[in-house]
Amino acid sequence: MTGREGPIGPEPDLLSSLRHRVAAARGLVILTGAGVSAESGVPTFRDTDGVWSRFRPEDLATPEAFRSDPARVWEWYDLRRRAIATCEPNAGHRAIAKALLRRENVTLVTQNVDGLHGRAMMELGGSPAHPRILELHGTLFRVRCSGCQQEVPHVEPVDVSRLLPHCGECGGLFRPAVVWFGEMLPEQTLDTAFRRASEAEICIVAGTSAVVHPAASVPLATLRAGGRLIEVNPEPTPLSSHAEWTLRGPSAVLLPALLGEEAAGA
Ligand code: BJW
Ligand code: ZN
Repeated sequence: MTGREGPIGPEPDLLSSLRHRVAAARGLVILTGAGVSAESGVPTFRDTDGVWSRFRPEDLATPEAFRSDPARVWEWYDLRRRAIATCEPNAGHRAIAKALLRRENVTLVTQNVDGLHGRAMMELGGSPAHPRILELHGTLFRVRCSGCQQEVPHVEPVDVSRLLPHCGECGGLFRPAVVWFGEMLPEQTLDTAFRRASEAEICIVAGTSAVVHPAASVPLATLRAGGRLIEVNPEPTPLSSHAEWTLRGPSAVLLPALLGEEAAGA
C-alpha cells in the first residue's frame, strides 16, 4: 500500500481514512524536521535554497568549528535566532500542539531547534516545555556553558565584536545548546524517543530528509515493533520505501488534515 496517492497529492478519501486511523491509534509518535517550519519562513538545511547550500556544516555546526572560531559560530547562530524570532508557527505546528494537548498517547519527537512547536503550544495555552515534546537536537533559545555545562535561556542579541557570552557561575564560554555533528544527542531524551516509537501504532514522519542519525532511525523502532509509518514530505526520502503511506505535499496543509478532528469526508 506504499505511496497510495494521486498525481497531485493524496486523495481526499485516503486522507479521511488515515485521519480515522491516526485518531484511533493506541500510540502516536510524530517525528518532525525542518520542512514543518518551511511554511513559517524558516529555511530548511538540505533543500536547494537550504542552509547548507550557503554554508558548510563543518565550518559552523561542529565542536571543532566552535573551538577554532567561536565568534564566527556565535555570529551565525545569533543571525539565525534573530531571523527565526520573527517567524510564526504555522497550521502544522498548531495541529501537532492540539494533538499533544488533547491526547495523552501522542509524543512529538523533533529535530528542530527553532522553538516553533513550543510557541504553538503556548498559543493554545499549553507549556512550551511539555514533557511529550522531545527535542533531539536542542534549541537555539538556550545556551550551555563549556565549563560547568549549566544550561540557561538565551534570547538577547550578541555583539560578537565585543565579549562573547560567558557563564556567570564559572566564567566558561557559553555555546548554543544545540547538537552539532559528532556530538551525542541528550541520552534520556533519545531513549524516551525510541521507547515511545516502539510503543506507537503509527509514526508520522514529517518534513525531514531522514539522513541525519540517530534521529532518522526513530521511526524504524515503530516498524520493528509492528507499527506503521506515514510520511509527509513533498519529496521522497530514505524512509519513503518503509512508509505504508506517503503523502506528498506541504506539512502545513497535510498535518492538519491528518490530525484534525473533522468527520470523515468533511
Ligand atoms: C517539507 C516542506 C514542507 C520542504 N512540508 N516537508 C549513521 C549513519 C551515517 C552517519 C551517522 C550515523 N550515525 C551518526 C552519524 C553521524 C551524523 C550523521 O547523521 N551524519 C549524516 C548526515 C551522514 N550524526 C551525528 O553526528 C549526530 N550525533 C551522533 O550520532 O552522535 C553519536 C556519534 C558521534 C560520532 C560518530 C558517530 C556517532 C548528531 C547530529 C546533529 C545534527 N545537527 C543539526 C544542526 C543542529 C543545530 C543547528 O540548527 O545549527 O541538526 S544538522 C541539521 O540536520 C539539523 C537538523 O535537525 C538535521 C536534520 O535535518 P532535517 O530536519 O531533516 O532538514 P533537511 O533540510 O535535511 O530536510 C528538510 C525536509 O523537508 C526535506 O526532505 C524537504 O523535502 C522537506 N520539506 N518543504 C514538508 N513545506
Ligand atoms: Zn559555567
